[in-house]
Amino acid sequence: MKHYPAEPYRIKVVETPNMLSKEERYAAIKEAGYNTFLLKSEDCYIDFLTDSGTNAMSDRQWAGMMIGDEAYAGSRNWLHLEATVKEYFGFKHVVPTHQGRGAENILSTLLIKPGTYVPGNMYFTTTRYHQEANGATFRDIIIDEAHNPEIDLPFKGNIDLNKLQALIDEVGVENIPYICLAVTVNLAGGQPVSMKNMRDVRKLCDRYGLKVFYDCTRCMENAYFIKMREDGYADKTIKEIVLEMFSYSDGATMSGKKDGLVNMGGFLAMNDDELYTRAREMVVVFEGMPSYGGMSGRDMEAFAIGIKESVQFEYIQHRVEQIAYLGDRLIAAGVPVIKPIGGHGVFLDARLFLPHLTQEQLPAQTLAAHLYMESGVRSMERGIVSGGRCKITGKNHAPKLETVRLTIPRRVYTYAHMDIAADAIISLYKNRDSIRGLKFVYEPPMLRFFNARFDYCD
Ligand code: PM9
Repeated sequence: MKHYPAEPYRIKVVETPNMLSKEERYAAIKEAGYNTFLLKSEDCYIDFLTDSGTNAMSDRQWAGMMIGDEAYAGSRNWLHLEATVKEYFGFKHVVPTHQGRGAENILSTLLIKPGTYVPGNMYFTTTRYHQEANGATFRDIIIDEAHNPEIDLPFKGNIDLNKLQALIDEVGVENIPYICLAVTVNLAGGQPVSMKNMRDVRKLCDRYGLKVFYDCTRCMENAYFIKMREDGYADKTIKEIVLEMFSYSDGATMSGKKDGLVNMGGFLAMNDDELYTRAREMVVVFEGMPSYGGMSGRDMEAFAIGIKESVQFEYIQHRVEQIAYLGDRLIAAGVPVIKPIGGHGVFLDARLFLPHLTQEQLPAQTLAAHLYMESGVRSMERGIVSGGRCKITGKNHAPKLETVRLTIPRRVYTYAHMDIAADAIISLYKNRDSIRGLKFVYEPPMLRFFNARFDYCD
């Protein structure tokens, strides 16, 4: 039998969640327009909406917050964070931002010209938004297998080099401001990219003088998969692997709210001196001084400590294997999920879960709402609703992956919580035939999944 590592932490502070009755949950989700984003947190017993900003901080991080230097300029916590990012990621320059999308905004605004193309290994909502808002077209160059939930590959987040070459041939290298390489790939199910693929992408880009920027939001999870799955890395530390990964990039955007083990924070990092100068000018306008970028001193201290904790093997092993435990229980019961299980969550395949619904009947949105009603477990739609509409045709992007994401916050839940979620999903799966689809009753024009409202189809 597979061994799942025990929690490598002791619990020092506890939070008592509410446990609503079924009737109360039905009323709560109706009031939230059947959108789990619009539920009150206090109405959720187990909150798997996201792993973003939901991390439990360590006693060392909390202690670090007490030495927050809240000076407007030159905070010592910034110097600590800056030195830590340079040491662990290997970049020459760092610009702080309030969270990941702040970094995406600066990078996209500085590098993208209207009419250009930004290729990436599958889209992410906020990342693509900033690319498109600056006039670029996003092109998905992830391997085909990433769009098939059933195919089990060790590095399903890899870039297809033929697709990248074909785009260069089609639009010309001068029309590609940079390549966006995400480690891991969120919407593919938290799938990692191999070191070999990163090396090969670098080689191809060097031939054309193309820049590669990583979305390093979940890079420690990616590094763990490299250690466990790729030849030649078993004896390397997570820190060594992370450094090698970023040696193949020109820079990165980071949401510290995930693998930074904090509740708020981010950065943009790069090696190019001129880009750094321009980013420092811009950060003042949108985020704050280049010595805080929208974060308080105490947040920056916690972030610096969080980066150091996130590369500890016992931490990252438990993190990823706890998620595998939930996934393995569902697979054993025949529940359709994206395979293999990724680094930050388990993704239910809503098309196979609710085969009687068409994609226009929003199977993933429907399933997320019903999982909450049945169990108090909050999850997130990652399908046609998150996909949004094509800016040119106005039609829905209809992603092949129609999923419900059970995203596990770091260091927050135990295996017993995984069992509760697994039991609820298995029970829902057995009774899935009676579930009716949803339709939009309010659709916001941008990033619609956050605030949209739904009701049952007629
Ligand atoms: N991800 C998530 O739940 C939070 C918002 S949902 C739109 O998965 C990647 C790969 C992310 C990500 C956020 C961001 C943006 C960039 N890249 O939320 O702005 O998963 O810190 O980061 C969310 P911020």
